[in-house]
Amino acid sequence: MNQPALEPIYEAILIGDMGGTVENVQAAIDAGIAPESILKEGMIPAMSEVGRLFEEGECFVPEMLISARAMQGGLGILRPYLVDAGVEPLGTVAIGTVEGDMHDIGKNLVMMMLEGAGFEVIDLGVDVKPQAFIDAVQFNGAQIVAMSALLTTTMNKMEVTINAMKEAGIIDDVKVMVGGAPVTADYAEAIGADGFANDASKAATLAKSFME
Ligand code: B1M
Repeated sequence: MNQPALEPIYEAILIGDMGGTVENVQAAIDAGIAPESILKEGMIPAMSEVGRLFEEGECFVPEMLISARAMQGGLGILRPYLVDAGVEPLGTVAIGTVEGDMHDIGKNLVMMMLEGAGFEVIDLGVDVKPQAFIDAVQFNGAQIVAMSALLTTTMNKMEVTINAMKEAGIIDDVKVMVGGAPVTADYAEAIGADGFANDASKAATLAKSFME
């Protein structure tokens, strides 16, 4: 870790200490460390380590869950620093984690970056069925549909949703962007998405490029 001051944040997320995470994120902000560094050098690596421990059978779902809660607590502190929404929204994005998938940390980060870039964001939550994305386009004026998936078993729902949007006759009215750990640019192209981003800031840049 480049910044030793971020070590307590990393440790607190790893052991699922939400109070400690919140306290240490606030301390890092007070010490003048850039919010993006806190996120990218302290918090995200901790979640990656939790994933590695899970893969190796050294931690289990309950531990992943309490680490995720600690991460969300820390993100709550970072949120106002990452989000500095403009006055006129750039456009409207409907975002959600696809059907069958409950992972929302990455989706929430993408949402914050989109808000920070000046978009109005409709958060559809997790386990989002294709029809909910369609409704957001038809009834809430979403110009961009943003889908996140963290499981190899749920990423196919992105294609299912795109096909449902084709059937509903709205695919030409929207841009579709996809992302999440198992998703690649090749996969995005293969399922007919308009774009892919592998992290939250690139997702915001991509969304901006759609509106140009
Ligand atoms: Co889950 N889980 N999980 N999990 N979990 C993974 C994803 C896994 C890789 C762990 C592992 O085995 N190493 C594995 C998936 C394996 C696979 O599919 N091949 C896995 C599994 C197996 C499961 C369960 C099936 C476990 C079980 O029950 N036996 C189960 C499934 C539940 C379900 O969804 N139906 C499950 C459950 C859970 C918890 C509920 C305990 C918890 C989620 C809590 C929550 O999200 N509120 C959890 C967690 C925390 C993880 C890991 C450890 C961390 C995920 C995370 O938040 N990462 C994860 C391991 C890992 O990823 N290393 C794992 C941090 C986050 C910032 O990154 O979401 O990738 P990420 O987002 C990134 C980019 O991907 C990108 O931007 C973000 C960064 O800037 N991005 C986008 C994301 N969405 C985007 C959208 C875009 C653009 C960019 O455009 C629209």
